[in-house]
Amino acid sequence: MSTAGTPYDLVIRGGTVATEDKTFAADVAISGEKIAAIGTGLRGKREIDATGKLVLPGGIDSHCHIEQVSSFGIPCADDFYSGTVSAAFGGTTTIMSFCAQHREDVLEKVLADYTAKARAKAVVDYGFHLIIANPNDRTLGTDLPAAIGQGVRSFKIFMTYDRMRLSDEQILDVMSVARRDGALLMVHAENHGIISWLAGKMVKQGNVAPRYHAICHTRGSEAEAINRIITLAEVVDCPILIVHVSTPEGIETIRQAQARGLKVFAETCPQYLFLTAKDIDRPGVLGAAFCCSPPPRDEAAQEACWQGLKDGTLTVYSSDHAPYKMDASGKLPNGDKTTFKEMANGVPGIELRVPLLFTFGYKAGRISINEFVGLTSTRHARTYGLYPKKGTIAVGTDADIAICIAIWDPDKRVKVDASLVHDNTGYTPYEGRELTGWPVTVLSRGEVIVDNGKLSAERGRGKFLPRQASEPLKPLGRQIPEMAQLEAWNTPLQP
Ligand code: DUC
Ligand code: ZN
Ligand code: ZN
Repeated sequence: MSTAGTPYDLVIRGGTVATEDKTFAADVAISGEKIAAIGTGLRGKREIDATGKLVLPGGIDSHCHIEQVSSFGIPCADDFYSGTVSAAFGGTTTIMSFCAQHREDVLEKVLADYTAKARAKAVVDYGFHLIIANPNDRTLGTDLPAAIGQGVRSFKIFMTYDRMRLSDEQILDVMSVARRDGALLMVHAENHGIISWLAGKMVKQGNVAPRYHAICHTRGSEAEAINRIITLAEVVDCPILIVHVSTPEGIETIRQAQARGLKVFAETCPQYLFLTAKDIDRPGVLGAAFCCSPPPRDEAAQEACWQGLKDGTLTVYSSDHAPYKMDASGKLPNGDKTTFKEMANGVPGIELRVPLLFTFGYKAGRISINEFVGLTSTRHARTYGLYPKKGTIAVGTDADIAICIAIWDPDKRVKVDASLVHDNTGYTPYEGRELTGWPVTVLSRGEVIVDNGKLSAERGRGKFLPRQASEPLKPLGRQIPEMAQLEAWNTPLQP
């Protein structure tokens, strides 16, 4: 009952609630779209029996590509319906996906197009990041500030790919806007010269199988680019987040920058914890199914990623869901003659991201249930300006609390095969893995959207999430000596 004596709309009864910092037995009561009470003996008009189950904040996947066209002009296999349905089945109730500007695109139109698509189809709530490939006067002077004002408070830039990468000068321009307007710059950090030089050599030598992809994206190319982007960010005092970090060397570079007090955040993904370059080394073009950038590495790199997540060097664990079918529409534009340079880069993972970490992280004893909640949900909300609206189970933190909960059966066993997964790629890189623990009931803003393998969410019910200027997005307020000297001379750098 509520204090007024009327039952709540819904009570999740008798489960074990876990947040980033606590685990406790409690009922969770919901009124409308919000958590109204957490306690014992709560009564609802409807009740869900969660005895023996875990009641966790819904997953937040802060890195996925949905209904996006790659720089090679290859469309993703998922639209906002299939992508978000797949997310929901895996216990993820908030996604942040990319609105990709290509060289010739006007950013304002890019954002409007993605917004229209997501509004019509998404079944879970969503935020956007922009990809900036054309930082001209209009982008930097008008469209980017306007997008930030609408709550799109993060954007990604590439240091590699001919059709996407920015020069150091352009990166500094983009960083200056991010700093001034309170946004987070996400960076794909790999050294372009090393990759394209090696790839040119490999193609010339006729070494075109998928496994050569992993050779060209050397470990050092990641660490070099991470070091460079941190150096650039220090010049303008801009918080950055390095996406899809894959190497011990890259992680160590980030750790050292953080030890110097810099606002450098970082992310890793399932493919760097659960796959290695050996997965790519398969007959013919089969290895294309595992090709992503950066590529999966080896067991030592997996271990470094686990360690980075554990000690906080790596802030978030996201899917980098980049879905392409294993056919001419996606990975294999030239069938079995497709070279590693022509394959779409990316692997699917929006659905299995959370279950994989549950089994191989929490159940395997590598991380606690609270760390699991942090890595799959709360840390994303804090980093990207969604907390406490999303990312926790609490009453009264914010009049706006939107609850997204997944009720997990911690003992349910699932063997992964492609037919289990709801995305549109038709395959999963995690085929055959045995998982223990599964999100059996998933709620988004008080509404059950998945229950025991059945979807009950309407197309288009997901809402756009404008994001606030949160603490991680604020500049540090620390100048490199040269900028301090400019100030001392009364000739500061103009924004
Ligand atoms: N970067 C991503 O973030 N995803 C897919 C491919 C890439 O280069
Ligand atoms: Zn990338
Ligand atoms: Zn990505």
